[in-house]
Amino acid sequence: MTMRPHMRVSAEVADALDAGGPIVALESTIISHGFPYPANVECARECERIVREEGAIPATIAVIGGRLAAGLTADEIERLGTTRDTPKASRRDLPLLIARGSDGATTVAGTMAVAAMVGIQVFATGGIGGVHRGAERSFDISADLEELARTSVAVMCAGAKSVLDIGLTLEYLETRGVPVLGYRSDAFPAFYTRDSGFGVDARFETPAEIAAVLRAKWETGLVGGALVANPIPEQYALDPAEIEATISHALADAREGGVRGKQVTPFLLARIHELTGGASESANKELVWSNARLAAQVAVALAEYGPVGTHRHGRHE
Ligand code: PSU
Ligand code: MN
Repeated sequence: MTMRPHMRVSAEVADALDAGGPIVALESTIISHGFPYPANVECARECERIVREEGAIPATIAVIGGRLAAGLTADEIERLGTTRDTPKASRRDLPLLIARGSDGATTVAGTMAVAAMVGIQVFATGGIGGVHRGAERSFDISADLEELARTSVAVMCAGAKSVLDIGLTLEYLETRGVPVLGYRSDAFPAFYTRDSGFGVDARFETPAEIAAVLRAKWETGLVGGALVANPIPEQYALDPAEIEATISHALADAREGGVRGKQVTPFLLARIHELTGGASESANKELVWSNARLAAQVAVALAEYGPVGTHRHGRHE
């Protein structure tokens, strides 16, 4: 496999790429900014374990010492989990972090970009970024949505937190041509809860059906990603009214504190965890693990079909 400069791919991920085996990308903002230590490291390790259990190879992605890394060591995951101020790395941050030789915690957008460079097609996260409430004034729209539009990677998520305007987020995805596939759900989920009140484009009952849609998209040369919405398992879902009150509280705190730009999402995530006294933490972990399992199953189903046209090397951009 030819490798771009500034990249570092672990031996097992490289072997799986060469063999056309199933691989699941995992993000690292969730480690640095999504949970406190040690829950963050536990969550990341368990994701990797689940992906392996389902017969795929995990590729946790981050910027490590200025290199775009797919497949981290246990020490590197620990370092991301214990270092407080690792910069958040979206698409635009990648060249700066490389030039500085810095570490970076890749967001959904950053992870998708790196996954595509390497040739990984399937990615599991918790929740995606989206159109923030009040975006008509703030212009705060996550780069995750643009990345879904342009980069041919499928993202398994539990929807989006209602810190976002979920209706506008779905409108944006529609405009940018991103299919939104519900896994055993007609509703687009709202992260802690199973139904945001908005629908998905279509519902699917098996990982193989999802893989068939991905293959159809990429074999026709349609560029870009797909969003797979996998609601939090019923037994871990939180009470909708309670979580809505918490989110309103966190949003008001962000407004009063004048929080802006890339700080907005980490601030809201941390505030929600504080306000719920960690009750949201176990829900959060469970939904991430559920997404990791589904992603591995979809990756296995995709790999069973064999190589998808030119897509295997992720160069549709
Ligand atoms: N939403 C969550 N949990 C997260 C994130 C979003 O419920 O961990 C993280 C993801 O890494 C996502 C990023 O890609 O925040 C979005 O940041 P922004 O809104 O600044 O684009
Ligand atoms: Mn933003």
